[in-house]
Amino acid sequence: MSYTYTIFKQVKSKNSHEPEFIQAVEEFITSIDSFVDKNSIYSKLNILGRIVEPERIIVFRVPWIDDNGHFQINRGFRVQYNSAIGPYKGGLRFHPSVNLSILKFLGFEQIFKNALTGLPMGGGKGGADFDPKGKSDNEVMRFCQSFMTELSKHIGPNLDVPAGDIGVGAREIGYMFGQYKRIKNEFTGVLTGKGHDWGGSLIRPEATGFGLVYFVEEMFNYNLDSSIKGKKIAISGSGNVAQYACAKAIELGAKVITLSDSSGYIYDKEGIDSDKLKYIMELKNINRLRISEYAKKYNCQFVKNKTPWSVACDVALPCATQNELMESDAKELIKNGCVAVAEGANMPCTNHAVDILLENKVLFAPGKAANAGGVAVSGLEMSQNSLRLNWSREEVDSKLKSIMHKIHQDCINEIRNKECDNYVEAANIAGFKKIANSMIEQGLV
Ligand code: NDP
Ligand code: 2IT
Repeated sequence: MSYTYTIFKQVKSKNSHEPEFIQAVEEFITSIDSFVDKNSIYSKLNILGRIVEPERIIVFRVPWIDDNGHFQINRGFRVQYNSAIGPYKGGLRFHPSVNLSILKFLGFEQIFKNALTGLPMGGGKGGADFDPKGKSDNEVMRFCQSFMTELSKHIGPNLDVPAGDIGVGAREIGYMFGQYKRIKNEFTGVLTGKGHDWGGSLIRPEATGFGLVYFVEEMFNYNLDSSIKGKKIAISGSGNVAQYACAKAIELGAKVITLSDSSGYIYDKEGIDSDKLKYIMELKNINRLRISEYAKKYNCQFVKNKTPWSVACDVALPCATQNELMESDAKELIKNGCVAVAEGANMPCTNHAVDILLENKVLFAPGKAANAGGVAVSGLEMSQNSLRLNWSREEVDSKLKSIMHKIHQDCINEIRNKECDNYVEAANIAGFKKIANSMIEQGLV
């Protein structure tokens, strides 16, 4: 039995109740196996066996009081996965579905994504099974304060630097930062995604969505000698990543025809323009309402409880959540002429869906590469905090653009070196090499 398969079998038997984690490890291991087999140092030093095991996991109780005076309890987590190339870095997710399987898959992928950015950040992820939907601002604040009361014991600007993810945006980062500052009595860059007046980086809110579209542009330029200008784009989600992917796509002359949330999707044949997007941002970020309101206002179609993958498009950008694009969706996209799929969300495509897309020569950008812009600008926020400086919007945006260009180039280099023949394998191998070599140089870690 090959070394890589042995490790995968161990992961499956040790974590049999963690399907998302097993899925992420399977995707990773199957795409790097021939590279690992060719380089015996990795098996000799059991690098893979070490990489799949998190360095540390913290699980804790989060007690808080709701507006009716009831005592509520949630479960909080931080997975400190790998610190080979820098302090643990990765988002916090607040969603009722949060469990260890989901956070381990996210933390595992974060290791390689962060390595691809070229910045010194290890991999981590955390969150809670708290549902911010329908909660008052005060309830969210009390929850965040209680969550940080415990988390503050385990993080720090040189140790572990969390940020946002699903259900955690500017509001939550603000409440958590305030609590950290009170407990520690120090003002440090312990979180990223902060408000710009108190240490946040310009372009951090935009970074994941902008970076995703920059990566798609790179793929179009390199493979098709064309651009996304004039292309029809289907986007899922309507949160942070989806909104700014939509904004950049509009700016570059593409036509965005769908957005969604967990209740369904809107289909606007005319395309979402910047005024309509402004309305969506108000709807979601200030009023915290559903995307179906858009269909009422602009008199277009709202399709309940469905994802947008049956709508004919040139490019699909899944930007909501894991496993939202399945094998049947991939087939439907191909049938309708889709030429490129890029993952704004983490693991939005199932492994079978990815196989179908690759077999049919659809340009496919895995999340580790395509959505790395968010954490990349988080890395730039950490640099600015250390320097006690703020860079301009243009400066950060141009750094983001060159990081996305470099990630694309690193993938192409792997393909040219004949290590692999698609972006999935290329991104995994490029990320793995960096982590594995750092671990080898650091001895038995
Ligand atoms: P937000 O909370 O801002 O938005 C999430 C969006 O996805 C909402 O429209 C939400 O709809 C939808 N969604 C969430 N869960 C589900 C579900 N189970 N089924 C259907 N729709 C769902 O999160 P982000 O935009 O920040 O994150 C979106 C994705 O991008 C996630 O996979 C995240 O891990 C990934 N990502 C985020 C980065 C960042 O910087 N924020 C960086 C890189 C990746 P509803 O409101 O109905 O729940
Ligand atoms: O999945 C991700 O890369 C994020 N949620 C962003 C992490 C970060 O630290 O900015």
